[in-house]
Amino acid sequence: MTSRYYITTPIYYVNAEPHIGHAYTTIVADVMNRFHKLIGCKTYFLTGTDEHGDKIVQAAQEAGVDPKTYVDRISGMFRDTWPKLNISNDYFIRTTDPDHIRVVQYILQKVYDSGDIYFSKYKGLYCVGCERFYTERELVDGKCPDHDKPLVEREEANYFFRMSKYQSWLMEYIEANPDFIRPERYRNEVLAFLREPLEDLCISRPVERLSWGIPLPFDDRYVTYVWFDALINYVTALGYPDGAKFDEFWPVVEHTIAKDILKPHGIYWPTIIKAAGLPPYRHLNVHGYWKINEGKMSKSHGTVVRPLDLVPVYGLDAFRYFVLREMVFGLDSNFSEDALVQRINSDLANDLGNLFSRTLAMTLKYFDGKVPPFGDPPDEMDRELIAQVEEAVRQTLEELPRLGFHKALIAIWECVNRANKYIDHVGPWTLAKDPAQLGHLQTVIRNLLELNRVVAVLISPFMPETAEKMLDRLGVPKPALEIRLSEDGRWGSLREGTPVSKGEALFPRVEKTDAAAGAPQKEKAPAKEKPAEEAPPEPIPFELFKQVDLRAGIVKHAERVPKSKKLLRLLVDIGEERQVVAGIAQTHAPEDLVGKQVIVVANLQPAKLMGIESHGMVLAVRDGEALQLLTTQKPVTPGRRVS
Ligand code: ME8
Repeated sequence: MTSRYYITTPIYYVNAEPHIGHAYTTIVADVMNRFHKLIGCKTYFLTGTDEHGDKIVQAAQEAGVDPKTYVDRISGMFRDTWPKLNISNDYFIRTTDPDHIRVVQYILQKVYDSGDIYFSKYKGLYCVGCERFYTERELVDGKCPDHDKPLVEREEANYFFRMSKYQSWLMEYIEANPDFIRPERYRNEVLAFLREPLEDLCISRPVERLSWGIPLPFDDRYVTYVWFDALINYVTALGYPDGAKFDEFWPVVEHTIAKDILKPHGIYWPTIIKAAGLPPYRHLNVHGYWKINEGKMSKSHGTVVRPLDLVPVYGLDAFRYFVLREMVFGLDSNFSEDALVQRINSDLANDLGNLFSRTLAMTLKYFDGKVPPFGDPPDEMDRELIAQVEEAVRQTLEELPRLGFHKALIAIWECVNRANKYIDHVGPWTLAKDPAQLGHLQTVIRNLLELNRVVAVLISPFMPETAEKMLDRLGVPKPALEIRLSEDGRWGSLREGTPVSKGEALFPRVEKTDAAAGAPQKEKAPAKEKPAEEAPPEPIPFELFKQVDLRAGIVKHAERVPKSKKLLRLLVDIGEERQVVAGIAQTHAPEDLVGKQVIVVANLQPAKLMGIESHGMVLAVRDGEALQLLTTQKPVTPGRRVS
């Protein structure tokens, strides 16, 4: 029987635009969904928006529109964001959907009929400004945190859910199922809550205080408390109470949330499900918080990081890779654009991008761009390389089901790094000079191609676009991603003679652009002049120098890069037209450059500066403040090589 897998994200409040926190949880769920598909599970992936309650009414009032117009607008922003982050959700639920309203009322009635909902008076501290009750713990200096005013004691009649009745059942269940709530620190937190007496949960609000909610089916003077309404989305989306989908996926449901909503998911929800006569969920996966410059993300401090500001500049897969590699699931993590740039340039451009482009370039050069057969039998170094790949497959299969994203990525990158070292050690360019070494060269290149293929499959849940690009260029037919990971991890399944293609760099190098609008920017230290006594670089062989392709060019077009003080975008004729981004705007006006003869490094790996690709570098000499462009004594034909 095919295994099943059902993953959910929280349904986000529509009182704020999607930010990096929402994006992280949703990307995590996406990786889990894609991974389970890859290993052959039938999956279902749910996300959506939470649209009732006083927070939403307040946000709508601030925006000057009625709640319905407001929720439609913000919910639409979430819905439109997810395809841009390549999120593979099957369904997008809204708590204002009529079928959700029906299911909430059905469950309320069921629990009411079984005697677990009762009517009672509630006495508490009420803020007139907020129109709501506060608990002692929420107060700041005994006052309302928003209005800075003392609260009044007020009595209100409401409906209550007998949560306390399920306290000992829940404790025992968590004790007996150690990974019900994971990682362990959050399980311990919930157990600590449960060691204190658990109060019943107030699940209604009088209509005169809040009308934007789902009416109680047994008393229309009240609407449903927003958490009781919201949590039920997880069953509505499966067509509860009828339907095959519910029977199929409910037993394997996994919720993914951050630590802020641990209590509703770790305590309210399991007890509500139990009272409704449903089995508990399988896992509650809880992650930490993204902080910005070690502080809380905050709208008023302008530190909200929005994924859609970063993705166009740095690339989608780079962003996905960064958040999954950087955060240890369960712990807090700090976001900084410097760290993002650093990871892109080292892990993606230098390690993976470089390995892939070297492998394909050598296949083109030595085997006419076709997958060679395995030649000589594997030697020790080959066997070590293969063992490393097997280890990466093993660790990915072991770590992903328990949300060890960073560990799986470390294992995959160990493989990438070993392959880069393998190339440096073996030196295929030397083997290529000796016809007697053809068998060895075939094995080396074939190993490298196979390794790149397995790496592409392993990274596919994390970076689906990159994986697809890699597999396309390796000539692997399309359905490859649907092959089970365990089978596809097999060595040697590329087909001999298949043409490969090189394509553009997977990850051009990037520079920091301060695209995370919210992130406070650090003062940049002034560029240091190199101390005069600094040792000159080591001598290099002439062969190495010859690898630098220097060409004479003529600037055809020059313009400032918007929002940059330093950069100009140039179009340079070097026998062909090249776009080059040069850091010369402070010393050269664009209009003075057109028609100038320059020298260009033509075979640099492409880089992205302020989101613009640069395919080369214009040479210049700095002398104090002045920057002189290198040129020729007399005009020469564009494209002539400098030697
Ligand atoms: O709580 N770091 O919605 P919400 C990491 N509607 N993740 C973060 C984050 C951060 N700094 N900030 C937010 C609600 N998140 C309810 C949920 S579910 C039945 C109802 C993510 O819009 C994280 O997933 O406040 C967190 O749990 C969620 O957004 C809270 O979203």
